[in-house]
Amino acid sequence: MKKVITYGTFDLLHHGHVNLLRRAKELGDYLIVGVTSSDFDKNRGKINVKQSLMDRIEAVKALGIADEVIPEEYYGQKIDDIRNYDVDIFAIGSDWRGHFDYLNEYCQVVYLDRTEGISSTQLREGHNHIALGIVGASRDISKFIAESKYVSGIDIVALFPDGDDYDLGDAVSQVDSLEALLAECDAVYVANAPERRHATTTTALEAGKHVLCESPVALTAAEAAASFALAREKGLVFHEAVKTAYALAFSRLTLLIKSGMIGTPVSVRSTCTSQAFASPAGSLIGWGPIASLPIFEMLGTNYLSASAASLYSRKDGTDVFTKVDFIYEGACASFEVGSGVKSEGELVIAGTKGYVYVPSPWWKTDYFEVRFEDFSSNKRYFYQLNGEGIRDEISVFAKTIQDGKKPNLDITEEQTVALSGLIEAYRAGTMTVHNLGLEAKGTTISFFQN
Ligand code: C2G
Repeated sequence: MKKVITYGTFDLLHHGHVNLLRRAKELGDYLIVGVTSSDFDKNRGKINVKQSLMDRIEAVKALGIADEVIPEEYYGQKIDDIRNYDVDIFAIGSDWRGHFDYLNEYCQVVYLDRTEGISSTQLREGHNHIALGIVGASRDISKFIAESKYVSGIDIVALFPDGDDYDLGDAVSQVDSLEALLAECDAVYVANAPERRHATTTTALEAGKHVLCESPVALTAAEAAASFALAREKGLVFHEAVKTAYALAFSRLTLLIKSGMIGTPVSVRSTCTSQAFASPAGSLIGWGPIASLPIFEMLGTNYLSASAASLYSRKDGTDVFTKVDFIYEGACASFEVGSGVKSEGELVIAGTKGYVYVPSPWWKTDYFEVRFEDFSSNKRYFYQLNGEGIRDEISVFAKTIQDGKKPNLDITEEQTVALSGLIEAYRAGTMTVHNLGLEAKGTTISFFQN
């Protein structure tokens, strides 16, 4: 008798899961299904699982495809199970291709093609699953796709590249128009070129789709505000995708400062730069959303004035380096951003009792320090960082759609509008922008599509 084993979370069972189980069963005579326990899922970083282990096991049993259903509780259990049950074939979806090759030592490993393009109706039949479409194709989108697999309840169904040409391989099936994409999904991740995002968002919201939009969501404050207003009118979710806002260390740092640990914040300084993967839209549009995040979060968005200084590219006139200074009542702030200029990417928040230091690259950190004059009181904080914050960003978006509740580690509407307003003022010249001239001759920048 040929024994086959497969594993999965099988949360809110849908058509894709059922297909996988059927095809796994067809590989042999006896099918064992391992259903991941909540603890194990937590450990491997899978989030937003809605059903309990018992409910998921019962649902798999009820399909009548498996001959035996077992819980999966620890790392390494697959090897134990294969040996103990004398398994011949380990089968798993193609999204895991390569990942389980190490099991070839114990049995045959088969990767079965995932069911692509499950329609939103089919997913909805599987209770509350969200069919997500993507607009844009870039290096960052491949990260987004990889991270989405750790978020239960959301399935990427298709992608419309919208003029971007980054090669995403066979990660997701592509469609050739926005309309075709919208017809297949409940929600959209808008990550095309910054100047196109607002129009895409408007079309998606008009079509009744929830939107998670890369930052900046618009290049003017009025457009950003209009998207929120439209989403409200339609009863839809509209979120800005600033991954750092969702990173656990950053949200804990915010709470700690708001609880007065360093006294009153007096100054925030943040730096974000990249050289190898510079944004074609320039440093302010590429990095401004992340660099300004701690400033707006700690000091609010009602600054008295802002001014900037920029150095420009010889090639296309975009800003390769920009420094922005803000004056607040009782505080000040500044950020430095570079696309083709490199600096120490740290964040320092000074307060009346002490300061917070986040080492480079602060926007991807799992660690920060609270420092005092009496250094024996210094404290270090470590947190798990899941996918640079992308995983939590997707999970918060999914949860907000599913539960209809506003989560509290969310970036606020006010912040999103303020950021678009800052970019607008910079581009329109309604704030002072000192011209530092052109970058030195012979500077080379390699571009990527942001
Ligand atoms: N699946 C599929 N098509 C889909 C969705 C899922 O074929 N549209 C497959 C997955 O590839 C996986 C199985 O269904 O083989 C279960 O999927 P999940 O419940 O999402 O579980 P997963 O996180 O993939 O867990 O250690 C590995 C895991 O236990 C697999």
